[in-house]
Amino acid sequence: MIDPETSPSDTSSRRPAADLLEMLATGGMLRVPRAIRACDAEALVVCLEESPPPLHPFSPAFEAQSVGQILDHVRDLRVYFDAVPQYRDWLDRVGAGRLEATVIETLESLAGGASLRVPEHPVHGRYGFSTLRRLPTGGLIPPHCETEQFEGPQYAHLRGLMRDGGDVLSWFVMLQCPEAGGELCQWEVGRDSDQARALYADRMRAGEILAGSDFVCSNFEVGELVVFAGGRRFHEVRPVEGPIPRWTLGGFVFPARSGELLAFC
Ligand SMILES: O=C(O)CCC(=O)C(=O)O
Repeated sequence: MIDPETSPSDTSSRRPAADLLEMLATGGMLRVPRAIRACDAEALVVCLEESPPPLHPFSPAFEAQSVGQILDHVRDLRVYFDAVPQYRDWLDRVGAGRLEATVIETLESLAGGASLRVPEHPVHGRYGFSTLRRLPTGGLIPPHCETEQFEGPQYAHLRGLMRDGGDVLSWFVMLQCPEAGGELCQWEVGRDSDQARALYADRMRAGEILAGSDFVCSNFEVGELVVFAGGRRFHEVRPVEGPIPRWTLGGFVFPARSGELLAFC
């Protein structure tokens, strides 16, 4: 499925000047066009839409679904860890088994060759690296900051691995763009600000709380890998307009106490 053109040896020539960890510190965004081939992304979306694997809702409050379980959305760790091999098998079955390795190699290249590893939970086994996310018509992801999720009990093990400060990067690969909408918007609102505390207290007031703050919205091309400081700054995905669902493959990366980069989804 993956062309030699997109193999890791090629990523250095397309490597943006900024480094992954520097970006983490400054709260910016890295974009790698053609991290995977557009035709591979399209082939995967055809499989997803024609014979969909089980889709899990993000929340009853808004339209967004995932293939594979997102750690933030489960309370029972067995549900999360049981889904990991099922998801991997499904990717293999549809010929997309190399996709995760390609993203790992590209992220390592962005981090100046640092190694990136998916950790093992001491009881349940290996974490997942990615999930597939589907936003249908009207689908959105409301303003959030990834470090919020680490409060949950299901993160006890990962919290112990994190470098002090608990920073995390979000990454995704655009697989299918909607006709309109679906932009990723990043707010100039940090995770420890007064606005953040107001948001944590009442999500329903997000529009009012964020009104007047600066934000930047971006659209992406199919096959593009996007990495941003999702743990540091509030961000959202705007409602999808039109009949074409927005599909992405995504997950999270964080610097560990050990000095390594660790990943989970
Ligand atoms: O577009 C996506 O897949 C999700 C973006 C996002 O909100 C995140 O990764 O934190």
